[in-house]
Amino acid sequence: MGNTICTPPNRASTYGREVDVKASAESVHPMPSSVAVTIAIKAQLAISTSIDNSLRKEKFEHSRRAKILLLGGADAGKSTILKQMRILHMTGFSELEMHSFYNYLRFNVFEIFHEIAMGVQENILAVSEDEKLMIYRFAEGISWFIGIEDEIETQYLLNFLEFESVQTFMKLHPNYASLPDNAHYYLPKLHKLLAPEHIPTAEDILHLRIPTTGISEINFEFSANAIRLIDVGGQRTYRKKWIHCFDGVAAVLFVASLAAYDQALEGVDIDSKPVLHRDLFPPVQLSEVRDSTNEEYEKRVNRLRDSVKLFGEMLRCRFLRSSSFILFLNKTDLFAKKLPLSPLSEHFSSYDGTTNEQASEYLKDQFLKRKSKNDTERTLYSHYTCATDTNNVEFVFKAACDIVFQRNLHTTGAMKCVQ
Ligand SMILES: Nc1nc2c(ncn2[C@@H]2O[C@H](COP(=O)(O)OP(=O)(O)O)[C@@H](O)[C@H]2O)c(=O)[nH]1
Ligand SMILES: [Mg+2]
Repeated sequence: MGNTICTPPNRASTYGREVDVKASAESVHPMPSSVAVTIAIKAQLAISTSIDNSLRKEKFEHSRRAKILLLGGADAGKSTILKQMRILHMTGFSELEMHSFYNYLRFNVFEIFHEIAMGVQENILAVSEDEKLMIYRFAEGISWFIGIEDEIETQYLLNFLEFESVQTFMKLHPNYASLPDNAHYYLPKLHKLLAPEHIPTAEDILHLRIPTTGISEINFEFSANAIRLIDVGGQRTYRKKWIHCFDGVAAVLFVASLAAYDQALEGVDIDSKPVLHRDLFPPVQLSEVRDSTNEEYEKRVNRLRDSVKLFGEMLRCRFLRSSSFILFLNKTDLFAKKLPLSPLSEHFSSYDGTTNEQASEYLKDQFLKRKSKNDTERTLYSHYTCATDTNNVEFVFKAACDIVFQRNLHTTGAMKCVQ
């Protein structure tokens, strides 16, 4: 037996001519004793356990966080849901915001009166000379009223509602399709709302119509979960910006107004030629729409059809393939009111039902059948909602979050650590 066997290699190497790198390293750090090995293993185990724990914690943290995106066409009710979350889970609104809400409220009343004045001009032939001028001014827009003192302006607004032509028009067309949805809420309480000392209530604020022009988000805690809720502008021109929010979306709350079944897209939606992102919106040539038959043109610009189409596009969007989709069929209150006055079959010829329930189910089906047959992994969830009703929103939002977090727990594998 040679030296090399009896002598530890590191020692032998010190006498040898060739210096073994491994051996020389070991000579600097002598072989650990069994005690040292145990300590080292224990230390390694401790490190590994601590890494496991922090990974588990991270997974759990990840599973309790969710980015939720509110999508849908203009006026569907997205921002109203965001406002409800601020009322329910945050501190409500600042003084500054309340002040701007009061101004918006007055502006919303102008918008309503503008539509009524246009309706009067289009539909009523006999308008008395006394009323004609003011009808004309309201139909023109807000410009004539700029600079007028608040008190005088309030008087103009209150007088307008008393006009015979306006009252006749409202009786004949209580459901005038161009009338903003909040008219039914604001008009009966106009005196109170326009009083200078009036501070807008939560309900007044929920009925405000303030077009969202950019992207806004709120962060709040909900049932021990951290929610990041993002709201976007729904007009076609703003849709191209949506893509900036599509990263890591746990769920899309797609909001659609059921009451839009007899409404046309606003001028801004029809006339603006959107710069489309190819992945999101397969381009539709405006000329193609304009050149088609009148009936087809009307169909293309029906608000609810536009919403159905948009829903299909979002479902197919590759950036949202792993996101849950929850459809909020909104404005059930307005839908129930207008359905007897404006038959659904006049706008959707394949509908042959008679009840509110059949009509709602029919419209829900229009959305749900947009899901591709190849999209087998996703379940679509839907709720009938009334975004201005705080209790209803609280209930449906919780149901939506249950779906999101249940899915989150499964996908992150964090189920075990919360059990
Ligand atoms: N009556 C009623 N009005 C609603 C409902 N949801 C939204 N609105 C009103 O519809 C208008 C547009 O809502 P908004 O949330 O701004 O729509 P967005 O464009 O999708 O953000 C506002 O005047 C809201 O008060 C609803 O369920 N019922
Ligand atoms: Mg909005």
